[in-house]
Amino acid sequence: TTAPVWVGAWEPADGAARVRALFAERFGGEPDGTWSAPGRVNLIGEHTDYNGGLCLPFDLPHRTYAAVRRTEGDVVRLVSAQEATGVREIALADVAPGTVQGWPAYVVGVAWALREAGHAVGGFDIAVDSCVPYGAGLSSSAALECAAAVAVDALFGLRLAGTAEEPDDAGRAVLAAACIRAENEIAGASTGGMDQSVSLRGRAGHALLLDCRDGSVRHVPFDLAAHDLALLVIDTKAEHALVDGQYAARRAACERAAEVLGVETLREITPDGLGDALATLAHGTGPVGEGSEDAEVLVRRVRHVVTEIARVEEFVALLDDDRVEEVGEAMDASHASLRDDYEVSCRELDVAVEAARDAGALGARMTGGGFGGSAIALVRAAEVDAVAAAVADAFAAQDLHAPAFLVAVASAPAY
Ligand code: GAF
Repeated sequence: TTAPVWVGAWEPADGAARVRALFAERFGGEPDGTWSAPGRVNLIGEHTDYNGGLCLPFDLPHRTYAAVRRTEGDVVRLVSAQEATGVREIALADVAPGTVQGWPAYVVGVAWALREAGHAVGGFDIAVDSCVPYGAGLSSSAALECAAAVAVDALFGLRLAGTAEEPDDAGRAVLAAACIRAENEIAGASTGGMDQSVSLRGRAGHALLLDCRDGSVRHVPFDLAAHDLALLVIDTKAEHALVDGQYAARRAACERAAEVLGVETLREITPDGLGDALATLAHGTGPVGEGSEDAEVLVRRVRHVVTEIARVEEFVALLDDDRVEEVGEAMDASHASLRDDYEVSCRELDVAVEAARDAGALGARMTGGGFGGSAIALVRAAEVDAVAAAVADAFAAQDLHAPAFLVAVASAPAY
């Protein structure tokens, strides 16, 4: 058997101390303060956010930390613990779509977006470090954006975030919008907004029911320990090429389907109206048939989105009823839909999900964008180690790269 590898979260004080030390070492002197923001898992509601749908993410205890000092002028200087040497320097006046490569885009993109929104934001020095696994589908990029956002908010007196004790949700929605713009326009990833929203607007002990049609949120109590349950996260370590292209292609297919159906977003298609909508797509004229995507593919994409939104409602109804033991079926159905209809799973994710279920998980599914990344499994608290061991064994038996594991407890948003 293979011993599972666990990825622990840093204590917040340790994370802050790390970036303070990094700041002093690379820039000299002291930062004005430290800020941090979490990665996330999504319980259910995948690839629904850019369709105006519902999703149900929560914040991980794993966070990205930033030590930041306001400076004169408009130059941002950046260092990262993940880069052994060097300081990146970017003038905010030079930031525009396509001008910034790599991780600094997530930081300066946020400052750029806040400036575009009319806020007086200038230069700063920033040192970052993170215990959010990279490229694992756990939103390390959103964590970096949101840590930068709350830092800039505090240093330039934007007064949007509120305090850690009393977060200002309306202000945080404004910060989230800036982070989403940074990701879409400066980092160049056409993602939907779930990740930035939960990193800024989530709440410890709760999942965030996010309605992406109007941006409204509801904090749904989510305490698995009270039910002797736990959420096991399996980072498959699978890296897939063409991720951005595939994600953008799914989004484009949804937009094309909405156009054919004459709706603003696929959210407007209800489960009752799904049959008619699919028939229209299957037999439709116009963009369907002429385009590269054939009608049969659009049918499956839309079926995923509409049924997935309904599964979020089922899942939340069970939580509201204190019946969390019963959400497994919706998780399993979500995975099947993402695998077969939306086609964003991969071998490693399927192996993780099946091995976890075989070992006793109540439900399991991929989480996040897919094509690699992480899966989640709802397990009895006493069986966390056994399920992880079974998944690690299944990966070894299939000659897959060893996965990593973490236990996800709904934690605090950015502050
Ligand atoms: C990624 C994106 F960033 C989100 O916006 C969302 O679309 C998710 O994939 C799929 O649900 O995390």
